[in-house]
Amino acid sequence: MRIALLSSIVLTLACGGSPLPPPVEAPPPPPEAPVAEAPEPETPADPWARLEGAALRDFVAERAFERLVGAQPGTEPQSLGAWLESPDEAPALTGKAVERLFDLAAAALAGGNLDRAEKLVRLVRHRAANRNSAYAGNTYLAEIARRRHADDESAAEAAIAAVFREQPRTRFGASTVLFQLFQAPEQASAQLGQIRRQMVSLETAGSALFYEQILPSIIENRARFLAAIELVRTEHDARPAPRPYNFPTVDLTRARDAREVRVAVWDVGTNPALFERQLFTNPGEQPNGADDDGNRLIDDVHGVVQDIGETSHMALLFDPGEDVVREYGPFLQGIMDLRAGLASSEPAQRVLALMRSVTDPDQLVELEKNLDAVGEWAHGTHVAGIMLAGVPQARMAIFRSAWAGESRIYHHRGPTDEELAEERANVEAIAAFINAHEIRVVNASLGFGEDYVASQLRHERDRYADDAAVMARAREVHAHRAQTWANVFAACPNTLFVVAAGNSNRDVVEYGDVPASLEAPNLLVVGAVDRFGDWATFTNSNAERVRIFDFGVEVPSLVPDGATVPLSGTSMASPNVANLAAKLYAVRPTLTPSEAIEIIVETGRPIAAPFTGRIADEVAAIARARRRR
Ligand SMILES: [Ca+2]
Ligand SMILES: [Ca+2]
Repeated sequence: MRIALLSSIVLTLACGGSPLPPPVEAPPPPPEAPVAEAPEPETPADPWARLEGAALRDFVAERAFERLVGAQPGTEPQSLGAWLESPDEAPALTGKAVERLFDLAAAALAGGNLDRAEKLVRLVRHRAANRNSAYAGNTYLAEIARRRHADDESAAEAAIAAVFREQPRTRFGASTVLFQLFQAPEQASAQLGQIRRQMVSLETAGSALFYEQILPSIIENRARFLAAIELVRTEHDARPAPRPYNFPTVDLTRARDAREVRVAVWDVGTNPALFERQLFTNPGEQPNGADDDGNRLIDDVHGVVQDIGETSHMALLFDPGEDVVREYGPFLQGIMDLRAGLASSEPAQRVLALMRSVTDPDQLVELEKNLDAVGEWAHGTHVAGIMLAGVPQARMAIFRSAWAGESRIYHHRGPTDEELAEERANVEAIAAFINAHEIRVVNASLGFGEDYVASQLRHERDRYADDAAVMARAREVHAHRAQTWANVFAACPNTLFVVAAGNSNRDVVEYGDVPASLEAPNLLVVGAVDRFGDWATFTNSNAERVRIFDFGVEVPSLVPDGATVPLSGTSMASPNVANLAAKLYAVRPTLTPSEAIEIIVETGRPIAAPFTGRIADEVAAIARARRRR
């Protein structure tokens, strides 16, 4: 479910995941980032060999229809026809049903059935349970409008503009990435070649269909789309700006009732040097290459930093190297905006221009790696800066635990059983550190779904017989990791874990994202709202598990070289809540994790319709904690 753009992110890192929210603004799931290896020789047995043109459309439509029935409870094969005629009669659609409806829309659009394609998209907008999907499918609707007026240029532009005009001002923009990025037919065919190196599944076939049969005509007509976007943007700009939401904060710098509170950031790319005054120091450990406190971790002075196949050392916090930072560091905000699907910002536009300037597939792979590296370089530092603001009493430990299959270590393969065991052992070492040093609040802006694992496995064509075998292994890997996380929460009952919901614009429980979909008395999952207090376009949600939201769009904080940059993601919303939790513990050290969660959720302010959930209210929460005996 990700476009081949900054896509080799592993842990959704909550800020990673899908640069475009899955089927929403995005076309059917384009592929993973291109791989560097040479194409495999085509053999007659290649299952892709005859899967093109009408055969590809039929394959996608048939499989999507089969899966739709399974994805939407109570659906029968004849249901869809009735829903298309009377959308009001349709049930609230699950995220997976929405994905399949977009597959069907792609097949209809590619086959020239414009009315059916539009009805499918409109059904999603009208009935998707995820209300962010009320704004989904702009790319398709714009292309449908253009095809309807193919012989009249000005009528086409007016019809396309009417599509973009349906977007409220605060939602406008994410749909532009495709028109901005893809400017040449070669780009589409290069992507198609990459997809055809993977196993055949509905997901890869859907991507192939998009690149083969929909994107080329969009590229050919991109000037019309861009003109319409510009027109609507100008209209929006001419109107008075909406009033921003007020996120009040509390600074405990002068608070006499605030005491030391130990916290941790579990992340990548956390630069300890920037937080010297607020760094936790393990009194039993010296930086001398030896395990002084006898916990089997060498030099765990400020935390636990582990990689697959490595022992603890701070160098693994992730530094992509001076040259990479010098060259690509200036693109950081744009990289993170794209990861969060915010394609219309100036910084995002600069990254897109950079990507367009590279046409060689191998060089593009290298560029994407470097851009990803810069994103990881900055992630944990940015998170830590948000978490520590206004609470000088905080003492922060740093954790890093690699997940096998993570992009910078391995490309496009699944983890072995040995690696899964090592992941768990590394995580257990972190849990032991949390308990030994009484860390009260841990922020973990990371996570991944089963579908991410599956997308990696689909590159291993020689290992799996078919997609069913891929899915079986993906479930196994994913279940192991879910258990690893569940173990941590159970092992550290006195610690509050604040976790990012993820940026895939989906229901965390339906997709089983971990850790965001897990349930534990000491786990609080955080979604993101924008500066207007509405759900961020990218935020994951679920009424039971994502109980609190906080500011997560263009949040200013530090990056490792000490500069302040506004970044976006639930990765940034989560430490805003962890920051509040640290403040609660500073003024009321006796709180249990459940009590802290209760205070944060109950004092939260309800989010305006059509969205649901509550936004953390720092002033109200801290006042309630202070009143508590
Ligand atoms: Ca040690
Ligand atoms: Ca030592």
